[in-house]
Amino acid sequence: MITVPPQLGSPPARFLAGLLLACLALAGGTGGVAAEARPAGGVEAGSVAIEAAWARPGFPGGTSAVYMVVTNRGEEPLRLVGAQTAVAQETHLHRTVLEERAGAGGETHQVMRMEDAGLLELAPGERLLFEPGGLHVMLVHLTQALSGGDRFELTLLFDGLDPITLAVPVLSPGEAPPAPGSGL
Ligand SMILES: [Cu+2]
Repeated sequence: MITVPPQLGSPPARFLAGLLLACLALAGGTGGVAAEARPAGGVEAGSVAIEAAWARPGFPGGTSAVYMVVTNRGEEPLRLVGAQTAVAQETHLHRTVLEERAGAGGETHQVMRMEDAGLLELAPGERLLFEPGGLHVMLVHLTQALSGGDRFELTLLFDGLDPITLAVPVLSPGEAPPAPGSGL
């Protein structure tokens, strides 16, 4: 769980603050250009469909986030338990949440933070949206730069299934994310 550090003096605090800032930046909308032909990351494997995957750009040592739509097309519940990629030292399933905090003077303000996504279970037919301001696959300590137009492999781990790997396109800032259903 990550909260706003009271001061940014120590390296760990600076690191946490960097993560938080990344999450704040990641929560913003992308706006921008209307739909056009662009590669959308996706894959179908057995009862699992993944569509409209994309990632934020990032610097080596920095962070990024992956968004996508996961659909359970099977008859059994589906549990997403983790993700892996070679482009980051750590990969986490996160959720961005807004929290009401009481200030010193009794006023309340909203604080954005991210937390572990917890158990991600999809009932048969259910879709799970990873989107800015909500669920995301957090990439921490990127091992390489991620720039608009790049693609990298992300592997999703589901309970009881073989790992599923898809190619995730990196979008430039302001580039509109792919819409689900626009193709795999
Ligand atoms: Cu995060």
